[in-house]
Amino acid sequence: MKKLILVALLLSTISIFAQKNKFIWGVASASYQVEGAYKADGKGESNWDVYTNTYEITKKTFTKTNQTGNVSVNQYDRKQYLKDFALMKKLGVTHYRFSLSWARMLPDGVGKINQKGVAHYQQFIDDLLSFSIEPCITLYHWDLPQKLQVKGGWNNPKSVDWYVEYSNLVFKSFGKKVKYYITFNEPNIDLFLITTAVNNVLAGKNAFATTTQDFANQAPASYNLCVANALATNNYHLLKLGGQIGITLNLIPTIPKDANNPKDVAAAELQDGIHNRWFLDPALKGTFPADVLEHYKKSNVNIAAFEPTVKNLPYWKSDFIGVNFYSPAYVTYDDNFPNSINWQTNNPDTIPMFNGVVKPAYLYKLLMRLKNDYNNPSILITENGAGFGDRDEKFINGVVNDSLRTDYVKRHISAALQAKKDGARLEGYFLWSILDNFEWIFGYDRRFGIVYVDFETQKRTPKKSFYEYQKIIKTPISLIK
Ligand code: GCO
Repeated sequence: MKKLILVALLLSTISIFAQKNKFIWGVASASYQVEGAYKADGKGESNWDVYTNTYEITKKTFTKTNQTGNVSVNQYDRKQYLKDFALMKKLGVTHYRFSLSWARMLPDGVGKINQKGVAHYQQFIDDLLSFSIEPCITLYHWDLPQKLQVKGGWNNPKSVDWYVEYSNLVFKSFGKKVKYYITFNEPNIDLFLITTAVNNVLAGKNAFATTTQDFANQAPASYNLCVANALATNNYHLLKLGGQIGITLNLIPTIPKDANNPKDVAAAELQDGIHNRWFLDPALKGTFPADVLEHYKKSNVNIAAFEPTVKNLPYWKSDFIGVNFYSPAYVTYDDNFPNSINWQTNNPDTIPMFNGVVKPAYLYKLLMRLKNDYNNPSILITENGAGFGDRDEKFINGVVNDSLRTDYVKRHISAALQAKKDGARLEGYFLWSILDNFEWIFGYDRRFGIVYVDFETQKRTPKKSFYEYQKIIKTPISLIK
C-alpha cells in the first residue's frame, strides 16, 4: 500500500510537467530599462527620456549621479541582442518577456507610423524565434510617448483611444508570431508610486511626500487604463490570432504588523484593496472593489463614472493574469502616510532586499488565493527576482557569487511549483531579470540581473544565480517536496 501511494505521488508530481514543453521558463525585461538607443531610427521621445534628460529627475533626487536610459545595456543593437539571445539559449529558457517602446513605432503616440521602429521589432522577434525562444510582449511598461504625456497622459480620458490605436498596430504588426501579449505592466506601481513621485519632484517637493489627495488624484487615470485594457483585450480576441492576452499586476500580500491591533488589520485590508484588488477585480470579475470606491469617495475623487461602465464591459476578462511577485508587506496604520497606511518602511529583515521582505511562503499563499477567490485563473509569474546590493554583487576571482539571489530564486520557484501541484493553474515563470539594467528612479545602483553587466564596456558575465536557474530549468522536479 505504502509503495502504491509513493508511486501515485511521484506520478502526480511528474504529471505537472508531463505535457512536454508546456511549462514556460522565461526571463523578463522592459524597453526603457534595457534598449538604450533613445534617439535611433526616428524614435520619438518618451516620458522617461524627458524625466532623465530634461528634468534630470534622477540627477536631482533619486540617484547619486546623473543616470539615464540613453545607452543602458544597449539591447537595441542587433549585434548585442544576438549575443544576449545566445546567453538565454545557454540558460535554457523557452520564452523571453520584453516590452515595446511605443514611441519607436508611433513617435507622436498616435498618427504617423515610424516604419523603422516597427521593422526593428519584427527583426528582433524573428531573430529570437531563430533561437527557438518564444516572444512574450508587454505592450506598455511605463514609457509613454512624451507627446501624450504633455496632454495629461493617463489622466486624459482620450488615453483610452490612444492605447487602442497603438495596441491595434502591435497586433497587426506582430500578429501570430507572438503567442503571449501583456497589455500593461504594473499599473499600480506606475500610477500610484512612480508618477506621484515624479510629479512631486516637478512641483519642487520631496519625491516621497505623497498625500492621500495626490494618491487619490491618480484614481481616474487608473480607471482610464482599466477601460483601455478591456478594449484592447476585446480587440485582440476579435482578431482570433490564436494566442493569449493578459495584464500583469504587481501583487503585494498585506500583513498587519500587529495582528491584535484592529487599526493595523483594517489598514492591511484597505491596502490590499487599493494595491491588489483595484486592478485584479476589474480584470477577473468586472467590478471595482466596493471598499476602495467608498474610500476614494471620502477622498473627494469623482467616482461616478467608474462602476456602471465597468459592469457594462462583459469582454473584460484576461486570458491569464500576469503576477509580478517580489515580497509581501507589513502594514501599520499611520496618519503620516497616504491613506493612513504605511506599507513600505516596515521591513524587519536583517539583510534587506530592495523590494521588501523575503517570504516565499507568501508567493504560495498568493497563488492559492488567486485560485480560490478568482475562480482559478490561468497564471503566469511574469516577474520574480531580487537585489540585495553590493554585498551580493562582488567579483571574486572573476565570479559573482550572488548567493542571496540564488537562494531567493530557488525558494520562490519551489513555492510556486508547490502551488501548481496543489491546483493553482500556474503556466509559467519569468525571472526578473536576465541582465543588470536601469532600475527606474534608482538608476544603475540596483542590480537585479542573473548576468552581471559592466555598464562601461557592456561586458556580460553570468552570476552564480544564472547557473542555478539553468539547473532548475533542467530538473524542476527536484524542487517539489
Ligand atoms: C517593476 C518592474 C520592473 C522592475 C523590477 C525590479 O516591478 O518595478 O516591472 O521594471 O525593474 O520589478 O524592481
